[in-house]
Amino acid sequence: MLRECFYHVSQSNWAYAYDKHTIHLRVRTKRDDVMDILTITGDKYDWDRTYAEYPMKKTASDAYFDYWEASVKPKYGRLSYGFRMNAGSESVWMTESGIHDEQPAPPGGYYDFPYIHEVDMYAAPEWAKSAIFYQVIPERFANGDPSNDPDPTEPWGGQPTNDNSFGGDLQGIIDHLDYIENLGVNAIYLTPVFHSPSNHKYDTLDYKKVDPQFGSNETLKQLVDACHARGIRVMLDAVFNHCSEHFPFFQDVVRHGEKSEYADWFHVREYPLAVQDGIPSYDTFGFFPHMPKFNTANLRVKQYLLDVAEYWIKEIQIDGWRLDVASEIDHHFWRDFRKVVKAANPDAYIVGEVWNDSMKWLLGDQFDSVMNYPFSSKVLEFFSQSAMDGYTFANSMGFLLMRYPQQTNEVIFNLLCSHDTPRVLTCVGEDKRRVKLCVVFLLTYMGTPCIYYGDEIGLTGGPDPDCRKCMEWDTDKQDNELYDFYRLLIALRKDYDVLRSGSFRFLKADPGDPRIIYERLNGHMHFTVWMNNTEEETVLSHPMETDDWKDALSGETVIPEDGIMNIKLDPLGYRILYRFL
Ligand code: ARE
Ligand code: CA
Repeated sequence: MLRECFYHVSQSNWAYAYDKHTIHLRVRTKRDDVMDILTITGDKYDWDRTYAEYPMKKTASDAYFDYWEASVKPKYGRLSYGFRMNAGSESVWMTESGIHDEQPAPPGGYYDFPYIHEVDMYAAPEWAKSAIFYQVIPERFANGDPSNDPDPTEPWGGQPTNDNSFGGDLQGIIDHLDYIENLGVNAIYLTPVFHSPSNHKYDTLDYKKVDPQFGSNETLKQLVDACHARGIRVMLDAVFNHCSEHFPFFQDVVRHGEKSEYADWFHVREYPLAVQDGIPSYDTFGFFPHMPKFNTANLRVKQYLLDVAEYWIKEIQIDGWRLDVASEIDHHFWRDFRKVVKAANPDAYIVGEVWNDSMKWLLGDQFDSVMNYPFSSKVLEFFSQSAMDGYTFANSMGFLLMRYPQQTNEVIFNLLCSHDTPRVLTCVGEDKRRVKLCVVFLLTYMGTPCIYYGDEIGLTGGPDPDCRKCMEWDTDKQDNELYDFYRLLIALRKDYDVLRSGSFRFLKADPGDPRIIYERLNGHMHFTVWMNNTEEETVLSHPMETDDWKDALSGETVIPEDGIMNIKLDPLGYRILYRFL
């Protein structure tokens, strides 16, 4: 066995408390190297040293590794443990003290999970596990109140640029809640709504005032109340990494330099504040002088921003915060942010915008979830005309699932696209069949899915700003067939909790073959999803012991022949089968 590939550490995504009684253990080994692994567990204070062996499950694989998982419920909330790897007649033991040819006597050198403290772990808000989000840019969704249109406002439906506006507002969203509710989503994520000079509002002027072009604070309260009345949750966008250059306290530093009482609210490299060849003498978001970066380690800045985070929860009962540029703000800030937000609403959903591995924010003391852009890029790559085969796609998904604790995977913010990326229809070469494969995967996979407004009616869009076109309200121009498809899949996910909380496993994902089959399973239902990610008609076959399968969309009964299910699929087609256990 390739011992150098054995990997486990007693923390983070390798050993964590899933709930107050359960510890999850994970081990990584070279792919197809180890036949099975047993975890050896006991209580280090149990003087009889009664350690028992439990088999681990191979729950995922990627190109290079197999990932093994075990779930242990230690009687006293603490665990001393090690691992025994078997391959053929060979056994090897791995404990914290190293790799051994004989089993070391416990507990010396064994891994240690000292104690399950509920206060140390996080249980993501229950509602987020069954949420289906709809992301809306208020400026581009609907113009419900022309009296607040900015000057100038372009005719609805024009080509977006970095600077132009079309008059969308909160009243427009209120006026279209029937449409949103009819789609079936039960949560909306609004990009920033507070007073800001730009059309995207990511450079805030006043954190406690809704932008006048969107309406008033009262309009936002009406929108949230109207959503709640329909069972729709509302998540706002917290832009705490930076503000607008016109933010009053920044302007005070512009005027008074280091004498300003707000000088230490920002990261100033040189006074007076200036922009030399496009490079500001102070830190900003990216290289944008109009977005000066807050010094969030400054206690007054932290107090000011945490007060904003609490205000909108207490004032209008929003249900969550999406955290802009979250990875560039210090962990101390986010730890205090979580305390304040969860004190105001224990069920608030906290989603960090982090495009990379986010484990250090997901240890239970900061975020509940992150925007899963790594998921988006792999799904879009696999279902577009790429050379990626099922084997590689399954490896990518396995790798991503093993990155985070299970409680994160259950509420990770899965998306296909957003206001920062090209739209899904454009990414897959404007082939609706490929969009449907992406959406079937998004809505039958583990995590909290989010649909970007307009995708459901066939909006196209390249990189920002082209991906921020005005919503199309002329039903003759909407792709109603696509809308009905989204609606059907959203309803399916809402109807069957196995699609939200069941286990996930690929049943077919082979090298050189883009066709896949995967399953979702729990104690009472079994779903299998069959996908023909090729341009040719095909028949996918897989052993299926029982014969009480139904097509989840058509309702027809589907019978295996001699224990083999043979599913005929159109080019780029799919079928979703389910049975009750
Ligand atoms: C726009 C144009 C720019 C133009 C600028 C002029 O995109 O090309 O130069 O306008 O003002 C907001 C607006 C954008 C605006 C931007 C700057 O929405 O329209 O740019 O402000 O003014 C990284 C960050 C991530 C960030 C993205 C954009 O990590 O946090 O870049 N996303 C958030 C919001 C944005 C918002 C801001 C931040 C600023 O979602 O909408 O932009 O508040 C890789 C990297 C990522 C990188 C990603 C995208 O994957 O790993 O880190 O994200 O690419 O570039
Ligand atoms: Ca308007």
